[in-house]
Amino acid sequence: MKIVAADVIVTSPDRNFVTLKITTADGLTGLGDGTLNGRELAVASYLSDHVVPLLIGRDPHRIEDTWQFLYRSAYWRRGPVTMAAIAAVDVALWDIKAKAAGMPLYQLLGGASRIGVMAYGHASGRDIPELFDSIRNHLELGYRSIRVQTSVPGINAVYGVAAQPSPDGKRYDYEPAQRTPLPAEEDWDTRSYLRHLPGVFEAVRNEFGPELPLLHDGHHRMTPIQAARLGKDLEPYDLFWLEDCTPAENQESLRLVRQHTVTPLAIGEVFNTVWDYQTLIREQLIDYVRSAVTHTGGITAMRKLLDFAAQYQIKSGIHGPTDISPVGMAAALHLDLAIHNFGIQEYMQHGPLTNEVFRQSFTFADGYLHPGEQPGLGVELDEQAAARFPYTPAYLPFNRLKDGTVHDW
Ligand code: GCO
Ligand code: MG
Repeated sequence: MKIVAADVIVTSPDRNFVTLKITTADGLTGLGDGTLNGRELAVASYLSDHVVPLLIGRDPHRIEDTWQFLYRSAYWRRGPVTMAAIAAVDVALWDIKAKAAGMPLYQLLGGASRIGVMAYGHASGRDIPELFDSIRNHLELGYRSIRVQTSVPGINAVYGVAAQPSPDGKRYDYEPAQRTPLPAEEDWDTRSYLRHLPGVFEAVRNEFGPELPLLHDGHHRMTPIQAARLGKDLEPYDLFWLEDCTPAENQESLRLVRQHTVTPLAIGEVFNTVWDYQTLIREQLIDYVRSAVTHTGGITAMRKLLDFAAQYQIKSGIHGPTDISPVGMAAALHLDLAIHNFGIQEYMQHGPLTNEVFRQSFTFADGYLHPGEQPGLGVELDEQAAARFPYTPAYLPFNRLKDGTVHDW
């Protein structure tokens, strides 16, 4: 069997997505997600200018060989653009292999290890009453694990907190990228945040009780000693995890955080290879691996990363915000269902236009996602619908401290 075509489709229903569609001589097609939020066209060009010509004529079944060929022949290692492009090819080839086998992809990964994939949703509010409404709404939508983000007194705009409720007045969702000509500017003050957040979790525990799994994302804003203090202050509220407490490029800095707190730590949505986790995993400095399948070289590379993590009792917490397309989400769900060291899956729901362009077989009920039983990934791209939504420039925001210094957001 040979690959006869590979097309890069950029579409913007609700937001921008980059999709790779690989077609084989006998008419099978596979989809891969190459979306890199705010830098989409770089991956689209990497794919169409540099990768597509290499794919034509290759055997689509040789997934490991294609992965190694794309990684090593580029010479230049790692990086989000390269790894997102390799991931798109890898996921599309797994889709083809599973369709050829007539099985849902999770069967080729070893079959189901559980009945469903526990998912967490994003509750947020500018104040406690809004936050409570948002948590209640998420519970009604079927979530059984909740991420909690709030505004901080004295700070105008905090990333991850909806600026206003949805049109029906019920949900407080946020969209990572904004369709603005320049990145939106937010502000930040870590001391105010550290003072404010423990009280928020106390209020949430008092209202919703001890059982509900609660998560929080620190979004790389703290220094190690600040993160250590926050982890310690949040211990009474029994978090499922504290995410991205520091910018963890400096993996050793997590030693300090770990010495001070037993709050579980999740790290890695901005990482793209196993090398970014070497110290974190070997020294057991984290509890959950946050990489996206789509930013980390696809299923082939994520499987190896998670198998490495499993030797240290570290679990998965695969990235799943709206900037992962339904194709990338489906890839995550098949892997989640199959691996032994599954932890939790992030699930921020896509908008109606996205669901019109990408038809999906996965289900969500009573806290659990399931990828469905269709052969392959279980996602189809409606190319006519996709063509109605051309690429729209959009940027992620950024942060400044009160004195104007650019900060991690
Ligand atoms: C999360 C994230 C996202 C990212 C976004 C960037 O935990 O889901 O932090 O909100 O910021 O994916 O594109
Ligand atoms: Mg995050």
